[in-house]
Amino acid sequence: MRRLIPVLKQDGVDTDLIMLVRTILAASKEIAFRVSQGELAGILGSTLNENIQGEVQKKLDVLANQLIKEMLLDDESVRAIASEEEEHVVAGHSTGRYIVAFDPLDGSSNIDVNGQIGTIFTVYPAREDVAYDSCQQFHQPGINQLCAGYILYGPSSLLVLSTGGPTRCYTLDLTHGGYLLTKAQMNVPRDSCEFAINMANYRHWSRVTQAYFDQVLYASERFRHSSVRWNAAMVGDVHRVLSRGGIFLYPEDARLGNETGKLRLLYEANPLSLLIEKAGGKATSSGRRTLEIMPKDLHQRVPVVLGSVGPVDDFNSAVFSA
Ligand code: FBP
Repeated sequence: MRRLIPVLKQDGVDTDLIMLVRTILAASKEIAFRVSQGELAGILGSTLNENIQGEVQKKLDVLANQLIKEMLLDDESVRAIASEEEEHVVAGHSTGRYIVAFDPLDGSSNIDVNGQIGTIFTVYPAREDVAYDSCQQFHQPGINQLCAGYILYGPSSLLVLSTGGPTRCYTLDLTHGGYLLTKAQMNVPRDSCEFAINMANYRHWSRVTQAYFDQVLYASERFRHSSVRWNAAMVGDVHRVLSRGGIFLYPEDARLGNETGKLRLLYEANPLSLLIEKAGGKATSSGRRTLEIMPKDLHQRVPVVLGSVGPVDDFNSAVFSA
């Protein structure tokens, strides 16, 4: 089995970027260990604090954020950091080549029920035309990402990563603590009738989205043999789509705060969209390519529709050309 670093070297990845990925993965191994210890490590349950999203922070949200942030700030190649758990940009090294955005713990509602959770990260080139610690560092479209990945903490801990080339999957080998290549190229099948959406939000959706899912459930031939899967952790749902196809959707809805969607562009939608595209799938937001959206805010929310090209096109043509 091939190790991560020789694969990245063979992919021609810049040495500084390889070192930065190693820094993020060192934190992920510590998180993977704590997650596997669960209550024994005292990491279950909530704190009394709310984050910028208005969500009650879980102990593991705070721990994972602290671990990753501290390790990144020790890395001189990091100019600035953005995190789901940090209201503002965290300044790094003013001459650093990179900026990093991350969701330290995706799927927080799964923590206390031993469900799948993950860490999502993305690296961009630092901008020279704005202050090193300005939030404008992160006002870059997803197509500028140098690398994106997630670590899925599940029955096994998996790293899924693209450095601009194929989306590859690595498994954390607990015998020597390193990530080994277990899938050189992930491919999203063009078609599938498996879909992931929180159907309980139906009443809050636009009339045209409701009409689309009425079709899916009661009339559509494409979805005659469909099945629903909802993991409540985007990393878990997207990993299934990368592994066997399907479509993942989190549309905007009428609930307060969800008018432009629930999921965050910078550290959820963009990195996962890059992985999907590099695996031959499609990733859209309001019918447009997600990776071309110019971010306006660190914690900006967007609607997300991604996965197999067939069902993604089917949804977008039905909803956005209605
Ligand atoms: P966080 O856990 O990082 O806040 O992420 C949001 C998220 O948990 C996604 O991972 C998941 O797809 C979605 O929210 C689940 O939403 P809902 O609770 O509405 O089903």
